[in-house]
Amino acid sequence: MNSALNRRVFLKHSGIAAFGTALAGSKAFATGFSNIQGPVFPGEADALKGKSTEMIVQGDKPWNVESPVHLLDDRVTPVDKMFIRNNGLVPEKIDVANWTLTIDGESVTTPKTYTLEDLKKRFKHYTYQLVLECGGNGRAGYQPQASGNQWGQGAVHCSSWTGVRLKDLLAEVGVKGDAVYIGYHGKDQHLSKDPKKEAISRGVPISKAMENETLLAWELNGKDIPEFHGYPLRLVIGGWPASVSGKWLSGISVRNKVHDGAKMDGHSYKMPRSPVAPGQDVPQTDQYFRIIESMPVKSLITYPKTGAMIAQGKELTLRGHAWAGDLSVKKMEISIDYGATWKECKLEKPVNRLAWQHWNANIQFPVSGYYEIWARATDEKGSAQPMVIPAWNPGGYLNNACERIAVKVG
Ligand SMILES: Nc1nc2c(c(=O)[nH]1)N[C@H]1C(S)=C(S)[C@@H](COP(=O)(O)O)O[C@H]1N2
Ligand SMILES: [Mo]
Repeated sequence: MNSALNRRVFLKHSGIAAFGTALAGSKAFATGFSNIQGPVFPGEADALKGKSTEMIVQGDKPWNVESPVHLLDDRVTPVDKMFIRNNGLVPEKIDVANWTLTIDGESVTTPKTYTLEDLKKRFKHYTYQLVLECGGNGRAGYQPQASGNQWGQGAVHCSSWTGVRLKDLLAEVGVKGDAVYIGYHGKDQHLSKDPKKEAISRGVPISKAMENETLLAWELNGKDIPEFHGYPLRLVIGGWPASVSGKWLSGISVRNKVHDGAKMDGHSYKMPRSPVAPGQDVPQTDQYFRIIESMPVKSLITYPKTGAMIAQGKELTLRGHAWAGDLSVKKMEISIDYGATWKECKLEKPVNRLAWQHWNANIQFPVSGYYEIWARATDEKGSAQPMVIPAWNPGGYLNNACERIAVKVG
């Protein structure tokens, strides 16, 4: 048995450390909700160096590694707690000294190639905290199971990125009037190692590409971007599926049509145009699917950790983050009685557009016993997180159901 397999078997048979039997007996947790994670795994010491040993390894070819939700407690996610989602293989040789970025495509007036030095010297630098959430975050909640990584709720991070605005480069190369989309190209290898194939090459409409927060970044939390996250250059686009934030960036094509790179086809990062029944087969054409754009409203309870034992009579301060794609979050509530009553939380403003918002709330439990804490965010347009798993879809995208944790008071 290889180690990845071992791990899966191990995860399947284990309970929650703090009060395993109580949770194991709870059918709702076992089937309906995905945030109750199996115990965590001492990471693969060498390959995953720089990552917390509490990270959950979904697979190693390609690397897909998730953060348990309690690990996302920091206001700005540190590198060791950031999930990794790779579609291909991390580039073997990264030649930083000769790294270039080429801007081309049908809708560019003057295609141009920039060195990293050009980018750093010739354009103004900006730093933003941006939420990057995998479109498939929460996929494990869907029944029947949707294909792809069975993410719990930890395929999200909000870290600080420094770089130049894509729109400043686009202004220099010139964008023709017929431009509709941009597509990125990265230097990671396709799993087949076929050099003619790209692992992933996605993009966004030109309007999203032109936003102030859309960066070509070389720094993450004030240091060089680590290899796993796209060293030495990355496109970062907050609020949309993180798959549009191209790592190991070597090219941007300005397109006169919707970009048609790898993982823009089939039902990748797409939702059915009209609701479908769970398990329904849907033809994989544009007639039936739309590309996911802004991500839906969502929140996490990052403290306490699920399974915590709380002393009776003691006030507990809960905390976490909330975000809503291109929108902001206007209200955050928690419930300790299965949604019968809700209490409004203190909610901070984002430090910048497209950053997550921190919330906290003090609660006291009336009597000792087993409790579930539910958290619900509402966006500025009034859409709230659903309390049960939302619309099933073939790709298992956009599960933004309320997160819930379990605690024991006594
Ligand atoms: N070049 C390249 N960029 C990529 C990917 C990839 O496999 N190759 N994965 C995408 C997907 S699907 C996600 S969710 C995010 C993950 O970013 P992270 O690994 O830094 O957390 O990167 C995106 N950018
Ligand atoms: Mo993703």
